[in-house]
This record gives sequence, structure tokens and C-alpha cells, in this order.
Amino acid sequence: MTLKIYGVAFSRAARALWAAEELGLAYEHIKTPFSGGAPRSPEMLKLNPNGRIPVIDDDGVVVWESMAINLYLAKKAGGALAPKNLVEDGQMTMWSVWAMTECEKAALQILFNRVVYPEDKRDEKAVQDAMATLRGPLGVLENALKAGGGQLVGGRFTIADLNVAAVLSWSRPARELHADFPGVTAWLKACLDRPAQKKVQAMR
Ligand SMILES: N[C@@H](CCC(=O)N[C@@H](CS)C(=O)NCC(=O)O)C(=O)O
Repeated sequence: MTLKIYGVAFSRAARALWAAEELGLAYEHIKTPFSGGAPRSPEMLKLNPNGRIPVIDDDGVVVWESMAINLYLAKKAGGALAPKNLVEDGQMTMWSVWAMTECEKAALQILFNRVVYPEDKRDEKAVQDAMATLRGPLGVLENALKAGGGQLVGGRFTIADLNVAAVLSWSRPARELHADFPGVTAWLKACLDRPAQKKVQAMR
């Protein structure tokens, strides 16, 4: 049995698909949509009792939560994306948790209100609030990238870059915000231009 990744590419499952592609893992993509109650079917609730995608089933090892999935996959595969030691492990976990707690909600507001919602339903005030929220974290990231030679951990592209970039990709439509953080903008573009990410974008 191979690794199964549940969830469509136009969802947080894109993160797991990106990681699997980067890591060169063989996987089966089960395109469970997030709408219509699909994540709450009895079979899916057995895998993820939260009723959400993504979830993976790696030969019986079930993991949910996108950041946890990616840290698991990177550590299992080993290689450049994975932590080399406990210090890197701590740093990669730190950045992944940081992206979810400090950035994700605001980034999603930007995506919805600049791209996803029909124009007459968009709320520019929500975008302005989200941009204000993200200024602090993006400043932290800008400084960390400067200190780390353009990468977050170990001076190389790792699962930490992938996880943080996957979250912050949602905030890209706030171009005026990103313009104030040139290091973040260049790093994010480089992450999202990677062939594995392009492959996932084409799955949407
Ligand atoms: N924190 C979770 C969030 C998962 C999540 O909210 N997934 C959405 C799709 S992107 C979902 O399954 N929504 C279905 C629902 O809430 O009913 C993660 O990062 O994996």
C-alpha cells in the first residue's frame, strides 16, 4: 500500500501534495473535495474526526493537520528538506506553527477578499485589517531571511520554507503589503516557482 493523500489541490491539501512532490514520494491522490460535506462522510471521519482535509494514510499511519503532515513526510523521507538534528527539528516546527498561528487567518482574509469572493462580496476593510495584522510577522520573516542567507533553517530550502510559503502564498494578492518586504517577496517567489509547486498548481 502506498501513501494516500486526501484532499483537492485547491485547498490546504496542496501543501501535502507539494511536500510529496518535493520529496519524490510515491503517493495516491484521493481528490476529496472540502465542500458538500465530503470530509464528514463516515469513511473520512474515521481518518480525520475533525471532518477536514488534508489527511494522509501512510500505510496505516494516519496524520491530519497540514503542517504536521508535512513535517512527518519530510522526516520520513529524510534528505535536504528534513531536519538534520534536534535543533533544526525545533526550528522547522517553530516556523510551521508560527505560520499557522500568526499568519494563516489574515492571509486567508486577503485571498478571499481580493480573489475568491465575487467582486460585490469583497470586503476591503477586512483586507486592510489583515494587512495590518501581517506587518509584524512579515517583518519578523524579513529579518530571519536576512540572517539566514535567504532561507529559514540550515541555509537550504527545507520543509520550513515550504510550510511558511504555502501559508503566505494566500497573502500575495496584497501586493502593496509585500512591496514593503523585498526579502520576503523574493523568497516567496523562489519557493512558489519551484517545479514541484508548479506541478501542484497545475492540479487545481
Ligand atoms: N488546520 C487544518 C485546517 C484544515 C481545513 O480547514 N481544511 C478545509 C479545506 S482547506 C476543510 O476541510 N474544510 C471543510 C470543512 O470545514 O467543512 C490544516 O491545516 O490541515
